[in-house]
Amino acid sequence: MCQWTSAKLEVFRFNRAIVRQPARSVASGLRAHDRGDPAYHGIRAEHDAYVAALRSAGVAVTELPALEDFPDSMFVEDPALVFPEGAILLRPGAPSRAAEAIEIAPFLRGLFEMVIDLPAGFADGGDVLVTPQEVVIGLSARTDHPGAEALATCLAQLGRQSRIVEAPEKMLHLKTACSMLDDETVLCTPGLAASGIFKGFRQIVTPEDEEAAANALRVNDVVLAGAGFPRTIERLGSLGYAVMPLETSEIGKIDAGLSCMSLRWWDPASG
Ligand code: CIR
Repeated sequence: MCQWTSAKLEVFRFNRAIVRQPARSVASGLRAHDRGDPAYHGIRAEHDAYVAALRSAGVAVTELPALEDFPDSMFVEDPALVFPEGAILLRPGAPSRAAEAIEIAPFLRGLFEMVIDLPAGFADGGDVLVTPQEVVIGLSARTDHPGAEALATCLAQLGRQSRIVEAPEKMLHLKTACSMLDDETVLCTPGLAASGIFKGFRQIVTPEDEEAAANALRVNDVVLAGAGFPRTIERLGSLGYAVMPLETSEIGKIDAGLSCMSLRWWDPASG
């Protein structure tokens, strides 16, 4: 039996994940500021390294095929949420991404007994941070009030409490600016740290000019962190975290980071 099944599961314990292969159309993925198109081969290399990192951290990864009609579809974190208790199909806030939820639905219905459809509004998974006490839902250009309220109701059906927050700074998603390093610790940008949203947590603030490093990903015993953020990597290492740096320069051109490339959960049957 798995060593983690007897106690309450830590938020970073995962044994299953879903990823989607990048489409060649990823070069025209959405972005707030143009820094040039990402190169498909570069994106592929970053994605392959990411999948290998998840596997080496002890996660069984299911790879879904690329969807050429949806340039951003490799960012599977946005159209759905997954928990040991069930999944929620979201309504992504960008029109070009709306049907990604329809594409991923059959896979989730095959994996989870309970799959709930978000009934109203818009919500992206990138705006959802799971903490031990509750699920934090950030309002953004992708997640609106009706979507956040509807999501809170869906989460309650799965037995999860939630809290809706307004992030203080302009960012794509809430998790663009924060990630859980363990059950007590959040890595976040200075703006989020000052906002009070994470009062009660130990907060590790990203160094100047490394705000994008806040989108790290703790998976079991390692923290996946963007290789382009040396001061953040050093800081996390000095605090005792086992850091695995991963290249994110190509996905960064279309505003993506490490959390968005997978849906992760703990499956008691696989434990
Ligand atoms: C988008 O704008 O939707 C994509 N180019 C990037 C999505 C990143 N998703 C995430 O951080 N959860």
